[in-house]
Amino acid sequence: MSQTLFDITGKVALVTGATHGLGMAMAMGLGKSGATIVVNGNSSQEKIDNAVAAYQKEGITAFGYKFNVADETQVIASIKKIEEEVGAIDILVNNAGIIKRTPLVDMEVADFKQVIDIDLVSPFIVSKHVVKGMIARKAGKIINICSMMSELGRNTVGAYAAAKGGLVMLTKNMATEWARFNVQVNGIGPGYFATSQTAPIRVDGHPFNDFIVNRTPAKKWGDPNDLAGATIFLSSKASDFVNGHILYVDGGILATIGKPSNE
Ligand code: GCO
Ligand code: CA
Repeated sequence: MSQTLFDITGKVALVTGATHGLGMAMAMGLGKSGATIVVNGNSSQEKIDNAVAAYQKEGITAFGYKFNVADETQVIASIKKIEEEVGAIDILVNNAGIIKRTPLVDMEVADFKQVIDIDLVSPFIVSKHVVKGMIARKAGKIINICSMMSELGRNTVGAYAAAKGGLVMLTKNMATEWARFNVQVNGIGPGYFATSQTAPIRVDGHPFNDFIVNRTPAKKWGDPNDLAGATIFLSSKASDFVNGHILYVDGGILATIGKPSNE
């Protein structure tokens, strides 16, 4: 029973920004469960090739496509290519994102807009063009990668928080419009994970490192592999009546107000 419910064998999953970090961990989880992985990245072809080789080393069928998720023309052309060369996209994980840590009062408008463009507008662009096939086939799964900053503020990450908060409502609206076509749209909200993105604030002795460990009921940074279960659930039949939900995987951060450092 549970094997059929969570089975994603042979499904094609496009994971944006899956060349490293959380995107790679989630795509590895899907791939190890039998999905074919389509890796997107935009920094260099070499980075994509290396990522594809890393998936293949794990016995995963993987393909790589370089395109800018914020550029609609590139997105349209790449999705067409993927559907011709790999197959129909069954699962889309909108993971690609950036962060800029600058106090709002010092932030350039162009930088603010760039964060909104990549973290909020891109999931719209990619979903808009992938969902057309899903609607035609009356089946599909879309997962938008949200954040603790979808719910909470923090000094210096205002643009990112605005984008990730917006992504929650975009997820609910996509679910509203597409659930009738048997396309389930949900989000995953990772807590604080050990990745290259958090490396600058995770160094031992850095006050932020102590703060996160203290603030997280599980008392540690997340291991990216901890996201695989939620990703498989939201990609499989097991979630066929789950729509517009954000599944936070955060070691309990959102469950609590926190505690003084002496407790
Ligand atoms: C930060 C972090 C966060 C995380 C994550 C939290 O500076 O606070 O980089 O934004 O990356 O998104 O859920
Ligand atoms: Ca809320």
